[in-house]
Amino acid sequence: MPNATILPWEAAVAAENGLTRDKAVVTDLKYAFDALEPYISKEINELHYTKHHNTYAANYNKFISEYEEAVEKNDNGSKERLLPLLQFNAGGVINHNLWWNNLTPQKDGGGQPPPADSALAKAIKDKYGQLSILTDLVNVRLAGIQGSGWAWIVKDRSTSSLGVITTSNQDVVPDNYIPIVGIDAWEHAYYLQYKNVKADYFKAVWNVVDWSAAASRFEA
Ligand code: MN3
Repeated sequence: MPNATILPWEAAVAAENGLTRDKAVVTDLKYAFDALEPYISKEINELHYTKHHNTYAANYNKFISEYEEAVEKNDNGSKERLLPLLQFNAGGVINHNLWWNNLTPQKDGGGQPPPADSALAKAIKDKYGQLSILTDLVNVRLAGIQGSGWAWIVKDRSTSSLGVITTSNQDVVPDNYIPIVGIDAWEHAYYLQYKNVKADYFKAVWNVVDWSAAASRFEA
């Protein structure tokens, strides 16, 4: 698993996405649960945010206090047991904080391509020719995920180039990348609405992606 040697709170994406060693925080939602309809239903958003995302945070906060206790007692067995639980739940918090900020209702610009004069728009044109080639590629990668995971449009920190990667379960993007857009391929993200036809969800979700926010992340 990527970042296995890195403690979850040391991941580059952690601090700016709600996770410090002491505490996991769920970001405030900037839109109503029904604001992404018809592409993502109110029911999905409500469960995804109030149950799934919140549970990752609650679990992290529970396990980190147990972990700190184990550190104090020099209890290596407990530390080893808790670390994968911390990794998983930390990833859940970080990835979902990115997720909600990735999306925006159509009335607020969801689905609008990145501003033409942005570095992101230029990078997409240079590498892929047009936005739809990039989103089609992400959809192919999403369809190929075995089990649960995410696909990410990323910026390589050393070369600044754009790329597409996938991560398993709640693994976060490896430290050499900045996440620009992440698409949640867990069943909980689509099943209530799209059932087994996840390809329709992958097509629909781009209608509410916030490319303006993505362009800002790309310039960071
Ligand atoms: Mn999810």
